[in-house]
Amino acid sequence: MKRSLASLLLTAALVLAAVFATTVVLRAAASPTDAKGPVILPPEVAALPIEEAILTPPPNVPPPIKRRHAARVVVNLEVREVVKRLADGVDYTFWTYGGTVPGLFIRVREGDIVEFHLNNHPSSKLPHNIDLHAVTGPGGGAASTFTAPGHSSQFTFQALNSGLYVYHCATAPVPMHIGNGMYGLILVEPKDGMPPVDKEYYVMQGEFYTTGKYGEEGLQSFDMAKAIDERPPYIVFNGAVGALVGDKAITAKVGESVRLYFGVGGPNITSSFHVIGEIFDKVWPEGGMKYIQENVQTTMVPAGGSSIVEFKVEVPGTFILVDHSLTRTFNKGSLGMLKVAGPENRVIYSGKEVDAVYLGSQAEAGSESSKREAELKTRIAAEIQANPTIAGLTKEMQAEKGKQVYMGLCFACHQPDGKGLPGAFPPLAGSDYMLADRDRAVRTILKGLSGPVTVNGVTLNSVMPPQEAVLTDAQIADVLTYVFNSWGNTGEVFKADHVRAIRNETH
Ligand code: HEC
Ligand SMILES: [Cu+2]
Repeated sequence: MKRSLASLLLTAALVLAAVFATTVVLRAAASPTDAKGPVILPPEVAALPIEEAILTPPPNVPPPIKRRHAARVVVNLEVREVVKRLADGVDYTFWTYGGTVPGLFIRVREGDIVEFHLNNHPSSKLPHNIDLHAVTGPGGGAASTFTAPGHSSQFTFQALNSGLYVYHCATAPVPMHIGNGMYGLILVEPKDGMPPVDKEYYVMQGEFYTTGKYGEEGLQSFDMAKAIDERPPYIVFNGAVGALVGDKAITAKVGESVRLYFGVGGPNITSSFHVIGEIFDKVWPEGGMKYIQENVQTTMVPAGGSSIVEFKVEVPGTFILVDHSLTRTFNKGSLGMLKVAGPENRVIYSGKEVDAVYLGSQAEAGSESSKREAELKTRIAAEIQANPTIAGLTKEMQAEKGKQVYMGLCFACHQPDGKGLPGAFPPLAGSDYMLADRDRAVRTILKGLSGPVTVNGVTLNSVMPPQEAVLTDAQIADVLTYVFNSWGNTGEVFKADHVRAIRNETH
């Protein structure tokens, strides 16, 4: 690319100007030279009272704004990369705004001038920035706040629109930064404030793409392939399984009104937010500033979006916060609790009044029919067994499936040709040891094998690792069908039931 002398001079001048500006401002002395220097505020804005924003970790919300005039609000938000619990026995290196997931809650008033400082802790490994959806301006502040470890960036914006906004990191790869926990909420209250309530809480949903499966112990790291496929092992509220459960549950008393500022950090998964046993009296959908809905059961919250819900609690008990896409709740962690204390009101909710046995005629008809189904299945299996053509085909099919298991797992030791490696791995091709005892073969795969073993007259004393946690019953049946019918071996098929029986045997 050709550049004219004039544009080169202009660039040089800009760099010089930037360097000059940064030397004027103390804090920017060590920051990148794209800094423009502090904005010159008009006198009426410069004259506004200055206050430091109160920032709160989840599930807390800063106190409502009482003033009815604009202010210059200084926000100091620190980025930290911290190892914390994601689930029992599971740790994760979270990237955070303020040390928590979601990041600290920010509360300002419509019309406020916000002087934003993003401080990236020196212990961070990476640069980060912030895109606040409450900002009117390119990137929502992202370009102005790109901050290296041990640096601090400053920019100013006016909160023109009231609403409940998500903020998040927008440093590449963005889904990874958000996926590691870099999101939070900023509430821009309307000029007249939000209507008063008794309790306000801060809850955000987000998913975690760990390398390990749900519950797999140890320090987990971010799995980009799972993120691209949107297959998170974890979908949680407030950054961890159980963050709002037990003694960490949010609370209220009977008769109080509760407001939840609910957001979805994502990076990808939307929420069908629902509180079991409550009805949202009011909803501000999508975090906009009109409560346009009443009596809502479930509110849909997009990734990078929010919703404000409010309800009065009339009866005591534990109310469960869920993503009503329920496998997320029961299998991935999106479960929180609101504990309400106070006197019962059995007219509104009686509790269980009667427990009696009920046997509908439907139930009987149903069980009759499933018995008949099982009977027919057995007969079909028997017919297949008796028909040599079909039986042969099923054996071939099973062996093909088994070959895939073998080529994924066993071949590394026993070799693709089943001949093993002398002195290290015994042969399966023509193995008198293996072919002599089918139960023992199943047991070898499930439990592994150690100690001396003699195959075709050659004794080996080594270790084969157990595969019971790795392979399903069907996979073991398939792989044995394959090795018992390959490289000159011949034998009957193995059935998953046979494997299951041996898996469950106790000694
Ligand atoms: C990490 C290497 C390794 C893997 C993977 C492995 N084995 Fe083995 N296997 C061995 C060793 C070593 C022995 C002998 C153990 C001993 O000396 O007691 C053995 C023994 C056996 C035996 C009994 C001895 C014989 O040759 O008949 C069978 C059957 C067997 N393995 C089948 C399998 C099958 C099927 C798989 C895949 C599901 C598999 N193995 C995966 C290393 C392995
Ligand atoms: Cu980041």
